[in-house]
Amino acid sequence: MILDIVNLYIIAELLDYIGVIKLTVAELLREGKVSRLMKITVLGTSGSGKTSFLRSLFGDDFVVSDVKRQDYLEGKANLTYTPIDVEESTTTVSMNQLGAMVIFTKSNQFEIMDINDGVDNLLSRDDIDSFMTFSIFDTAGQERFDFMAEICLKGSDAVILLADGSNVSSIEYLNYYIEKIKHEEIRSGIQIPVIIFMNKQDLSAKGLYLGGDFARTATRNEYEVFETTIKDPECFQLPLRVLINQINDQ
Ligand SMILES: Nc1nc2c(ncn2[C@@H]2O[C@H](COP(=O)(O)OP(=O)(O)OP(=O)(O)O)[C@@H](O)[C@H]2O)c(=O)[nH]1
Ligand SMILES: [Mg+2]
Repeated sequence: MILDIVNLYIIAELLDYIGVIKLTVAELLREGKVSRLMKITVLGTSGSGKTSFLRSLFGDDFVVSDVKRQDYLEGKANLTYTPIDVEESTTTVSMNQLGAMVIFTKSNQFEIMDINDGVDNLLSRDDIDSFMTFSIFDTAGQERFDFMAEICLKGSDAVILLADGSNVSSIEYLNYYIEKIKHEEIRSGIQIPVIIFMNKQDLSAKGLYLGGDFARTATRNEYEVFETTIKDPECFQLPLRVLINQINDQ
């Protein structure tokens, strides 16, 4: 279930009314310390790690509708996907969606969580300075779902682009998505903050990872590139902070 600002407001006003909380969510809303539901779209070729990245942040809260990679099991070639373990791997069909909440505390800490957990959490806390709510769209990277990129990009407040850092074609394909982002910017007249994850950095130990500079050069240094791996979920904290700052600066 996605709780939007209106729902949050109703819950908060109710709890405020019956005196359950001191620093109420309603106060945060009244003081303008919460924004509308922001839309983040995650794009990248199939197997670049989009669903794994969100799973590493949200665990089982991120319910996905992925299926086994049937086409690869049937031996169909795809330049942008170089599987390490096809038997174990799944793929997203159409897209997955998640409601997320970012909390900024009074001590300048930053926390990201599933929106449902976030709401429970908020009610017992008095250290919150402000929060933001997000709807995150995890798109399907298979080429047959390419048309979804355009649909999902409509109205996006930010984009996270992923590349499989061990696959040249996956990295070069970033430009395909960048082109689509630019079209959406022209259509909406609004600039969209973008960050790039050069994922699977852990494969550098096997000599398979091409490095951040490869992605920077391929995308003409237009956006910030972060080297990431789902083996170390902490590595996503800094880039997410950078992206949220960019959204706030818009
Ligand atoms: N070694 C390593 N493997 C990764 C990493 N991220 C993802 N993978 C693996 O790559 C495969 C594909 O990951 P997914 O998260 O399903 O990729 P996706 O981008 O969601 O793919 P689609 O849903 O088909 O678009 C899985 O087997 C993951 O375990 C990483 O950082 N390092
Ligand atoms: Mg996926």
